[in-house]
Amino acid sequence: MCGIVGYVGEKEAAPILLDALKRLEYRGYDSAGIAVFNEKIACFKNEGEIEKLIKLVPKKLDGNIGIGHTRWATHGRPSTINAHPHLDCTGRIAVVHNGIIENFFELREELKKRGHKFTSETDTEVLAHLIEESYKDDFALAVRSALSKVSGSFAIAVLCSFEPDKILVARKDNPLVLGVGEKENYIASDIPAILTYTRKMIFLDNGEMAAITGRDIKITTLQGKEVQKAIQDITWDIKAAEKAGYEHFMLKEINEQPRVIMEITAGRISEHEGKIILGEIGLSERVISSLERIIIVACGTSYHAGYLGKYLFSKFARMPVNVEVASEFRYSDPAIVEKTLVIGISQSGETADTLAAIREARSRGCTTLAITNVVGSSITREVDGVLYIRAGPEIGVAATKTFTAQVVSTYLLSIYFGLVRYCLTSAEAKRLIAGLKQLSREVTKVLEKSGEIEKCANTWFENSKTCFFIGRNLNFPIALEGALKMKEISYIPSDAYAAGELKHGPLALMSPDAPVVAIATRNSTHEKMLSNIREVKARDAPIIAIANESDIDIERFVDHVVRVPDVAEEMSPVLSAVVVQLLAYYTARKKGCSIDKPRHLAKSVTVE
Ligand code: F1P
Repeated sequence: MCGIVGYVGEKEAAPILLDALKRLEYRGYDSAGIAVFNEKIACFKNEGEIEKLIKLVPKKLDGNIGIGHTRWATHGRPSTINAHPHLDCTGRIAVVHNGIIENFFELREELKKRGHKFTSETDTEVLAHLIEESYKDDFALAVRSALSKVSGSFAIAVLCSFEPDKILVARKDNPLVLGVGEKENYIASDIPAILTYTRKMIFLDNGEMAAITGRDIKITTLQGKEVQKAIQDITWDIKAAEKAGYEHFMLKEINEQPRVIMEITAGRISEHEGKIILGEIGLSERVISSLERIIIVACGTSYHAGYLGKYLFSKFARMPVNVEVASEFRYSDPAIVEKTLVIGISQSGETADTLAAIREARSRGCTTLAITNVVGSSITREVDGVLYIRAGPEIGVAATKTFTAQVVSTYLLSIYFGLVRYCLTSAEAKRLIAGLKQLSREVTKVLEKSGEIEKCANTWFENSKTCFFIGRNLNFPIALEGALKMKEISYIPSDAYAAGELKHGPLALMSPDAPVVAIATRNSTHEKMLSNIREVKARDAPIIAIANESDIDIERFVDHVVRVPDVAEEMSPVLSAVVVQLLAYYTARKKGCSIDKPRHLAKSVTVE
């Protein structure tokens, strides 16, 4: 996730671009840049936050047209050369981009063969060179032709010295709004960037592009067919706009999950061939084949994603897996056998205990891999390989979209290991990949049940003194995550149990005023789970079950059912995760808790 902005009009562009970028910093902040046209394109960019860029840009920079970008790295580490805008070989075309060009590698190799010189490691730079190559005497045609060669997602803004009165923009699967002013127009990824300048906005849809001058905005499809669009009046204040109208970042991030799932899988799966494309992680197939064991180390929510990973690697790659809380692993004097892979899962890539556990593993000769959200974070510099989860910045302290992203990334990695180690057939891989492709759509269906889940939270949880989450097999990590979400944002003491363990102690706690959430989607332990639910019911505890649409019977045993679509059984934990996130969110909201910044907690825990 990155932020893009643009301005064309009668004012000096640079101060407006910098101000708009500052307001988009929540979309990414590892590097930033602007390009302004005045006789030629002047480009300024820098690693680090926008403040650093503001210091770099001359106070007096003439030019009434320009584009800007704040970056959240996906291809290429955060650095000045990888910062946008990216230029073509001649410096006459400047591009800013939000999204992922999936086929950038092939395109770059072809362009290099034709003599193009690349200066960055990004996927975006291919666009600048493709437009350069396509340009004859029509800027729009050149952009259209370049875009027809790329696959993936994009929101772009392009400046061209040959037609310096206009900015061209286009979008596919990434947001873009156009701000309409008096003799001036604006471009941004999100409304808050330009809300102080205009409240009149046009929302570009997928497959559309626009040519924007100070006088007018001409919108067409990517094929060049004219499109008429309404101008909308935005009444939000800036704070609400940052949250895209959601009351909290947490709710916004929960709702971003369908898009995040699409981004994670972009360019990494081939359904047709039953293949996972993960060469990027930096571990050779030879190394993966030779591994004998996996240890996953992580903290908090990331630990729960790791817990699910334990089942997945075991099932798909037939490998023995341990999952350990990082703060315990590092002091446990672990007995490590040869050919062990230690995977550190950390959203931030900065959690002190996870970093220390990885160092401990390295010092004992293990191969190491990080699964993280932040390109260039500390963990990425300590490991042999990295898998990025591509979730974009997460502002809410309680992790939601990054949990889902870690889980989906772990599906990719474990299926990949399964294929490399010949434990999965291509037919099985195809079934799983088809399941992954479907997942984003199915998560959207769960989000549509938000109203029902809110009612459920108000009925059963608002006044409860304690609550429990139970699950078996792949559903157990979701019970753990549900209990963590509930306690960290609603402050209701919550605990999770593997449902088969209830009879060994926790049944003593079951009572009519302690609701139990049963993660009961179908898997190989479903019948056993139904027995466990009956055990709880016999103690008069209210039960809220999360179950498949097609599971008619379950209604007889429980007080309320939240239904999720029938998907491949391995994927259903993702759907249940969304339900427990919403349950915790609405409970905390009803109780008036500080949802995005729960008491005593921090987003990045860099101390032991
Ligand atoms: C681990 C973690 C998060 C939690 C909170 C505190 O962080 O426990 O799961 O939501 O933000 O830190 P990380 O290692 O995944 O960055």
